[in-house]
Amino acid sequence: MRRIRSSEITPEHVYLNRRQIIIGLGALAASSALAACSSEPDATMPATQEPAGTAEVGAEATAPAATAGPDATAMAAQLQNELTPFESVANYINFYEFSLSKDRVADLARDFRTSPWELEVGGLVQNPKTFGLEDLLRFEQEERIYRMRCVEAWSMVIPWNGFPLSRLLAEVEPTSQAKYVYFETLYDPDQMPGLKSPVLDWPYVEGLRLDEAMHDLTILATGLYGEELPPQNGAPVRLVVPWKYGFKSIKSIVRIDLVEEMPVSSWMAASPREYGFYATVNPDVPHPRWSQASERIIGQGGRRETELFNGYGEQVAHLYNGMDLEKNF
Ligand SMILES: Nc1nc2c(c(=O)[nH]1)N[C@H]1C(S)=C(S)[C@@H](COP(=O)(O)O)O[C@H]1N2
Ligand SMILES: [Mo]
Repeated sequence: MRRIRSSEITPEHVYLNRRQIIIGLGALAASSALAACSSEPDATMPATQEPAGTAEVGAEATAPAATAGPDATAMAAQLQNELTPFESVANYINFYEFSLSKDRVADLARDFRTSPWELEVGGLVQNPKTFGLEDLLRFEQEERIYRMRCVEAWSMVIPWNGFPLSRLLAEVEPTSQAKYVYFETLYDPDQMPGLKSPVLDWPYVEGLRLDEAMHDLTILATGLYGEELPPQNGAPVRLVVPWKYGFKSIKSIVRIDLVEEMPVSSWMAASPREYGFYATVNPDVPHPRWSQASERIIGQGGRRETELFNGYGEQVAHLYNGMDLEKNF
């Protein structure tokens, strides 16, 4: 068991992140107090048959203590109430390689082999390199408490452990030709029963523009609630991009390539009308089949109003200056 201590965390980062979250959570608390419980079923992504109900049961899951440091104790006390319980984060799961049923993934992924693991990083770089999990854990690990907003109109607040993707990219040294980053999930039919389903073209692939990938909020996560990442949450290493819909945050990554052309993600290929490359959270741009104006709060009940860029506009809006994000959804 690997516990990431707050003493290992860069203080400035933590304070900054926690402060920003506190500000955001004030708004969250206010809006969820006003929100009525809705019986409206959750939206679902294409071709899924999953039931709309919540699945926040987790017999095998126990909630480890959060890793708030002494300096952050007061703030953590406030945050604690708002964090999505570990049981919900680990049991209400979209990971289609295992199952389209959110409440079945944790079980089906229980014996997923995450070690040894190789993450190959290449393409338009000076220094192509293969990282084992041990190599990834050598990057200084931080705690990042982020909102997660699924395109299906539900949300969580999740304490990740990980490190900025920019640090890994700096090691491989992208060439001046590199404009985008391509990500690929493991494809292993022996371990992933969901790959039999034709819902997506496997492997699951995603992409970011290079400046999005280099943004400090973009992390590779290796842990959750101060513990190893559970397999169902994308162990041993997954992307987290908190201002974009959850499907961009690709799990169990085996390959990262720096490329010149915009990658076509699995969801773009499956339904280009519904899922675009940018997928920035935007309450004013409805999904063709449902509204994105509000979101169901997993683990707590109630709804809150969805925020532009999922509440991270101050940090990321400049990336899209002069761009029409309704066209470039
Ligand atoms: N490889 C892969 N990555 C994936 C998915 C998936 O099905 N396969 N689902 C995505 C979706 S739709 C969401 S909302 C998030 C959920 O992450 P979480 O289960 O850790 O909350 O993972 C994303 N990453
Ligand atoms: Mo999602």
